[in-house]
Amino acid sequence: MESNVSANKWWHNAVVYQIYPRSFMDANNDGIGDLTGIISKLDYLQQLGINIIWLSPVYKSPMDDNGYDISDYQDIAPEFGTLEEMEQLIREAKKRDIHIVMDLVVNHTSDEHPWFIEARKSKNNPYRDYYIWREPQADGSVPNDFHSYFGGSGWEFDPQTGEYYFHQFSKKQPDLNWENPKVQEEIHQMMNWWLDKGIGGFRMDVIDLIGKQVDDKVMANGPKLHDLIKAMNQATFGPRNLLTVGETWSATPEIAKLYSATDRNELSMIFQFEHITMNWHPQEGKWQPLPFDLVKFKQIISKWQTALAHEGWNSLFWNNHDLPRAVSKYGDAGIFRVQSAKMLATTLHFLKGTPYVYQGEEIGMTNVRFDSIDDYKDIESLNLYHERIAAGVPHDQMMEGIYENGRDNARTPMQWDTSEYGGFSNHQPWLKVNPNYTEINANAALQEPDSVFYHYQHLIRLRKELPIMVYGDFECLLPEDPNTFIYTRTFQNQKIIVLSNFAAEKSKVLLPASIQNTYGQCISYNYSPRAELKHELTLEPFESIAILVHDKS
Ligand code: TEU
Ligand code: CA
Repeated sequence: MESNVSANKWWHNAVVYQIYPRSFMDANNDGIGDLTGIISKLDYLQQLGINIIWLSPVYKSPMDDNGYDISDYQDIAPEFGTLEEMEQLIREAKKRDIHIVMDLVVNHTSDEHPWFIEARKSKNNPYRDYYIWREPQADGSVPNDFHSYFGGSGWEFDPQTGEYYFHQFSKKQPDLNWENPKVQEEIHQMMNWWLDKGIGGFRMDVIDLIGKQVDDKVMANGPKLHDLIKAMNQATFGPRNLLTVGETWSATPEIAKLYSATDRNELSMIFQFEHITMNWHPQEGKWQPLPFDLVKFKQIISKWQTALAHEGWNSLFWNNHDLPRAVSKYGDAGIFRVQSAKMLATTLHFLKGTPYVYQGEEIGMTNVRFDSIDDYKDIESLNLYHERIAAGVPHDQMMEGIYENGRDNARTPMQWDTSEYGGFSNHQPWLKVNPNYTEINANAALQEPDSVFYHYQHLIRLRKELPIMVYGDFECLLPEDPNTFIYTRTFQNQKIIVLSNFAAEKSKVLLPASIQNTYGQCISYNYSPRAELKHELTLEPFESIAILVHDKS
């Protein structure tokens, strides 16, 4: 079935690169990444071959959650730059055929946003209903037992009016009330203001939460969620040809189709997290990670690949600014770092969907282990550390959780070269540089023809050259094999076979009949090319190859 080729979108064969501005490049040497820094690295990104930048928030913000707490949607945080510099970034990116996708954080604002400053003044303030307020219970206690994702109650008492306001994240991130049509209108206007500046779309922060029904304790996937998104689509980006991606931790494949099926007029695609949360403890969550289970992982990926094959669209990612580094989590950050980083890249980029590369992934950056909790800056890690230590969890156990899954793993400054602070800045950065910058850095990668960087560059180019990579049907082979991920893509009379070894040792596989005795062109490899498959095959540790089999007919 090739029906969706006729509905080609420009972002189908593109690769998105995520920038976390605070940690990318510090041009004015104050220790904080900035817009001028990003502009100075656009040539690097063009060389990598990406067409889209997802820019984590750069709006004005007190930075309680590094910019996911916005106090002015129509201005830039002074530490990041100015509105003029933002416009310059959009222009300079465009010259290099790169679209800027902005982060849209509208489930909540900062408590320092003028709307909230007004809202808390009195119960009849015109902005009161922009947020969610409830009276205390008879004994003065919180309206219900809802917990914030960042620890503690989801309700904060505001003495001025004697009511609690609702916040799913920090108490400096009050939730907006999307039941209020004025909130909807204001957000739509703000979105159009940015769209008129020529941005390429939006990544929508926790968008599955905006349809919440607080009194019924329904947070994700509320009854009005899709109507709200449809209305947003119509009022803003719908008539323009843009990329929109919703962050939806609660999505199932069926829900994903509601968001991303073309005839629904909602979003281009969503981020689903099933392959991430499968590694979390069912009760203790991310702080008590489970060992990676490849068979389960393959089941989840295959389910999503199949379910969205002809309706909706997948986004593909190993990591982002909230998650540990891919090579540390799924590969090997030690002796097989380069091979495993390439293996992960190949495995992901040959899947059907739009790949997202998180800054530093393209040079195989790894997790970090700081000795002291004081070296960590992430509000989630810090709040949860203190909450759990107070509840009796041993320090070492909590640190292990942070080493494995803490968000600062992804937020250490980008490693550009071997100079002090990794070439990120001349000044002590806001978060320490990973000490391995002397070995792992962009400069070294650019000088090494066999580097992870050039592997990504090659994969990104292949996606533009080979429609089969974008539109081919997916099939997982040997789903029960615990060490390897083997799949095929088929399109017209072409077939691609991808074979990846997720083990740090050799893996022998008996090939299924459908791919035995095949011969073709090896279009991706991380050891040496293999063009022929017989009955069995022994893959090297973290080896990964892709073979384009021509002319099945
Ligand atoms: O993340 C949503 C979110 O729920 C994360 O906080 C995630 O649950 C957590 O890391 C896992 O324990 C988005 C942004 O990506 C994140 O950076 C923000 O902190 C959050 O929303 C609030 O805006
Ligand atoms: Ca700076």
